[in-house]
Amino acid sequence: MTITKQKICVIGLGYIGLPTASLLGTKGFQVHGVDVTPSVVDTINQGRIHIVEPDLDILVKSAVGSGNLRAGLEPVEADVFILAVPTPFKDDHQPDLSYIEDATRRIAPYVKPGNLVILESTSPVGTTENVVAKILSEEGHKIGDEVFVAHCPERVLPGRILTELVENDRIVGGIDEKSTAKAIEFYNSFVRGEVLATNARTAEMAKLTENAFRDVNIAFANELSLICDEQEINVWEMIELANRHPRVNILQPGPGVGGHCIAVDPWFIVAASPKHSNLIRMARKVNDSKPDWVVDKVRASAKKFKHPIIGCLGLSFKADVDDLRESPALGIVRQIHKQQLGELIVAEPNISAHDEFDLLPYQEVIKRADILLLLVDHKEFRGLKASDLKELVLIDTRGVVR
Ligand code: SAJ
Repeated sequence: MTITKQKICVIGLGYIGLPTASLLGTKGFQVHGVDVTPSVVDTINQGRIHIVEPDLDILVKSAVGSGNLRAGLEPVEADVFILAVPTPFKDDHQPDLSYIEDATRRIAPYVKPGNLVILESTSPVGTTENVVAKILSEEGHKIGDEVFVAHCPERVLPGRILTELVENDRIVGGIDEKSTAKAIEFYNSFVRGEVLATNARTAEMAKLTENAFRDVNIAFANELSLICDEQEINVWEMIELANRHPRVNILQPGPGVGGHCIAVDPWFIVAASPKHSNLIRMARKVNDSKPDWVVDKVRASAKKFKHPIIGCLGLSFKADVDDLRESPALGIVRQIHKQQLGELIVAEPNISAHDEFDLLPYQEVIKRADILLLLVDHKEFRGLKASDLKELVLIDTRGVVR
């Protein structure tokens, strides 16, 4: 059997699963995607998509059109199973592994000797072995002899997923050497980046470390933004200048850190090693407290008006996506609404409607606002000029207005 004829079953058709499934479909694999939401399954089977991601619509249409991608509510037999389900945390910041447990139980009846099971979901150290391999073993599979299990953490950046799926280097950590070798062979068949071998625990920790690294660095930028505000220094100009040093590369301050990854994954490290994760925990706290600081700024400005109209630009967690998960922008807008700081008007160009807030075209928000709160650096807002916004109080949390 040649590798391109392999059957792949992808569990979870979200921001990682759907791009992966459709990419594999266009590379000649026969892909069956599984999701728990019937409307998602129907949309994909019509060759359409339920999320915003550049060029994903074209890829899904092509994969479904060629007959290589089908979606369903139930898994099917396959050569390779890819688990791409969410790994959120619970109220106490402990990881919630229930989606991985469920997905593993659901594929278990369809797994056969010779199959490879890959966990792509970002996971706490030990999950591949103690959850996925363990459940499959309890369901009667001979792990390591007949069924192979590996972790290959996804690393793609929303907004650039299709490029990064192919171009990024990948880390592959099997629960044993045979599992690692099988998974490497699979990824080498469609990844142009280098595929690097390790064990499952190191792969798990490497992925958590990547996101914690970014979180700590953003926390540094966010802390600088508070210091510079107090010292009446433009933090973005200052960072640009400091970054001209050959060994300094500071990230950008913002209204806080959102999304399903960077705001979540560092907690998995803290949960496993609470005694030794002071910096990582503190970075999370710095980033999580930034939205309150922004709301305080809005409150202070609102006091200068009798009936302030507060215009908010952006709701998503970052630029040019429709994803509202853990979005600091959405949290800030909710607080402004809850604290009744003024009349609220909102624009989010990537979303057609929102169940809590009426959305207006951004030009109208700019025209009507007394206070303009820029929360997301969407491409529509990047050309805004301070000279055109002189009439209003501008709170630019992303430093895009020049
Ligand atoms: N942000 C800033 N300042 C910056 C960079 C980002 O405030 O300088 C904010 C963003 O606005 C956003 C949050 O951080 O709210 C996270 O955005 P992001 O673009 O840094 O990352 P994600 O969450 O979209 O994707 C990350 C990526 N990880 C790294 O870059 C180390 C991606 O490669 C991972 O695959 C993804 O997490 C994931 O799924 O884990």
